[in-house]
Amino acid sequence: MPAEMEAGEHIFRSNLPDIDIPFTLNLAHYSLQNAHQYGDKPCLIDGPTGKTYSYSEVEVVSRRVAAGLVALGVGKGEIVCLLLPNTCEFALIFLGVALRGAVVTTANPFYTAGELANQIKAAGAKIIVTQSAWAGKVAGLGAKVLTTDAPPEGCESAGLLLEADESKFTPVDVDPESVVCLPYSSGTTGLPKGVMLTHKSLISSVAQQVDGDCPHLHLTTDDVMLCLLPMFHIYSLNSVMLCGLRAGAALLIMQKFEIESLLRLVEKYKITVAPVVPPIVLAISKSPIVEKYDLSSITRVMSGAAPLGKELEDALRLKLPQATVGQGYGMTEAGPVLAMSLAFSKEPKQMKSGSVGMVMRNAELKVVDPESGVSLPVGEAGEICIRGPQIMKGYFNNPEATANTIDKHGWLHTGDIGVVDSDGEIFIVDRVKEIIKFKGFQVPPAELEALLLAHPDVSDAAVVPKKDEAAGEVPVAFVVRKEGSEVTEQALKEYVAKEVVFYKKIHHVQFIDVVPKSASGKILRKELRSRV
Ligand code: 4UU
Repeated sequence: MPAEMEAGEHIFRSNLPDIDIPFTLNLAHYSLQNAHQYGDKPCLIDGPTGKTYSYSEVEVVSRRVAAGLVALGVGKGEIVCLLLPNTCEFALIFLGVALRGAVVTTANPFYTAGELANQIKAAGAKIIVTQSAWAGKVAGLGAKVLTTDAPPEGCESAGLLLEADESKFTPVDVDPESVVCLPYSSGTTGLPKGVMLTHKSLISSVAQQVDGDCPHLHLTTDDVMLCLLPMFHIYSLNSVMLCGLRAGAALLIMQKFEIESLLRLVEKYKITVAPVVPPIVLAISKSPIVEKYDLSSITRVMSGAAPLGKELEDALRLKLPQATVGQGYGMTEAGPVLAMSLAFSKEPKQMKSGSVGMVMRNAELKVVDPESGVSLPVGEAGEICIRGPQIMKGYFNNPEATANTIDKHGWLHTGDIGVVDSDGEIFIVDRVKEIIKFKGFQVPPAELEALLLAHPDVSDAAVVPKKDEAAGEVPVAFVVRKEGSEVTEQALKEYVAKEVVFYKKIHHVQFIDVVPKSASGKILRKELRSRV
């Protein structure tokens, strides 16, 4: 819908009518509200092993987890860290923690011990649920460590949760404004921060996608959804796991992307919906083995988390002619979904290649001039801002960062530059925030700059993105050496690589005399970006 003028501002809304959102429920109750109807229908299927939990089983086990948390002394509002690859246990424990009225913080199992310590200490996690292979990285942080496989010394079994006595659980009242999920994101600037997503925000976001008579994302109990994107990231956690559960779909869970096993599972389980990121689109488009498999069950492919080029989108359409291809646009802080292709709705509408779709229902979007803050009409590029019940409550223990992201009128500023056309379709054209996206993963420059500055041979450093065909972007560094230092590019790359997860590794170091900065001391990133 073209913008409506309200209080002098151009506000964009969905063409689909607003819906009633059941704000007052617990997120776990909401997600499994219809589970009793789905009964023995498969809910969680572990791709590699075929182990399956039905909807009724998921309901029971999530109550066990909630009872187990009470027995372990985890109170309302206390934090449980899920440090798990994509597994059925991830979903079961997430739901149990929500039922308990406690909070899940999610982290990448590939994080280094240093990265994990930063997040787990900042969040104050009381319990960490992981696999034995990763347990060593989180020892000594003051949290109890449970493993979903045989526990190594010093850890206990996650059976304490998954096999607890569900009859001991008594439902708790939760305030809709209380936090249920605390993913970490660096947002528009700085280091990763805890993003406070409440029961109300996640229920709203899921409802905006799949609820009502004409859902924006039309999922049914006949759907088999690919759950390959990491569940610790908000895209998969919300738009795959929670939306799939709410709609009664089956979630086909895969831990890692390997093209042949993906194609085999699509054929075997007749996957219907495939939420992906651009590098997966690239792999499918380029792979010569795609033709060997029957992929005719796939009716929808959604790409998000990073820009999908028009050519790539069109190439995928050629490979999967029967499927609807489109994008979703999300940001952790936005709950996360801002917009999605209406080609996925119940009354599908073809969207243009390159468009990230239309703003969700029950939300308002505007495009503002980044300098003046003035809202812009159809066709003019500016910073995308979003407002609605789905956005985060704020950053955990960081009111200053919150105030820099959500303004006093409730608008969340994304740091993305976009345009809305006369059909209400949104196009993202640039990013003004620091964040680098490697295959959709966040790489916060501030984290790498802090590491480089801690090196004895470095006097100043700045990290910016460099375009890359396979990853979208990779981080590259500009470094000012200390006087007399002859530290090499290789030495600095190795030094950083030891401290960070694989996708934050620095790909190239360029030595310079001075890091260009504004009068207020801010790194002039645009200038550096133009030099790479
Ligand atoms: C160009 O990436 C995400 C969430 C993505 C998501 C979630 C639910 C996509 C579809 C969905 O259904 O979150 P973050 O916090 O890791 O990164 C947010 C940033 C955005 O601000 C934007 O810069 O990632 C970029 N981004 C995109 N860029 C996200 N989606 C897109 C997109 N095109 N489609």
